[in-house]
Amino acid sequence: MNLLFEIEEESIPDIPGLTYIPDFVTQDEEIALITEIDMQPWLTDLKRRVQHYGYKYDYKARAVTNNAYLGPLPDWIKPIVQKLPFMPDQAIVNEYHPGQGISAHVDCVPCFDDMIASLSLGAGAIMQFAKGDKKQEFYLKPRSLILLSGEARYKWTHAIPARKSDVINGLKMERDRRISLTFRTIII
Ligand SMILES: O=C(O)CCC(=O)C(=O)O
Repeated sequence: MNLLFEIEEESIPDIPGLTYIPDFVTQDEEIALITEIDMQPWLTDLKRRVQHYGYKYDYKARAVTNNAYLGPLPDWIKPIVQKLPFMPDQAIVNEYHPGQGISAHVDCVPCFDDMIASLSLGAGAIMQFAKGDKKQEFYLKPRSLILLSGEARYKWTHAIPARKSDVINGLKMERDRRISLTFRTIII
């Protein structure tokens, strides 16, 4: 299995502004984060469950509205925030069961600053990037972090395809419950 992932890490798309950091958190940190997340209330208005911290993102308006402030990021998120190369004030937890995903999008340009981070917890999944007819994809390992800035953040869409398995290096991998913790800095 390690060989599989080591090969995969070499095929990280060459997209300017995309950084991939495997093992950004330890297994103990991952378990502690998932435990904490599972003690918090979930929002259920989307197909997947989410939690919003700092500022609520309005998916219908595709905006962070004036009354969106929820309060400072909770203490349990802060150790992760301290390891990031920027200072986010908003975090969203996404939960993906097998078959669930997120459609191709560029994160709201007028809402969020240049750098965006996403931490994968629990299980991995393929993330797809697209710019015009160019398409790239790679496997986000559990405990890994991706950073998107510049071209990767503004010119390429990113998506998690909604499916029950991924094919990685020719091998079919069944999906399992994946939780992502995304970090952004509000600019409105
Ligand atoms: O699950 C992820 O890693 C990506 C989440 C995402 O793209 C988003 O919340 O806008």
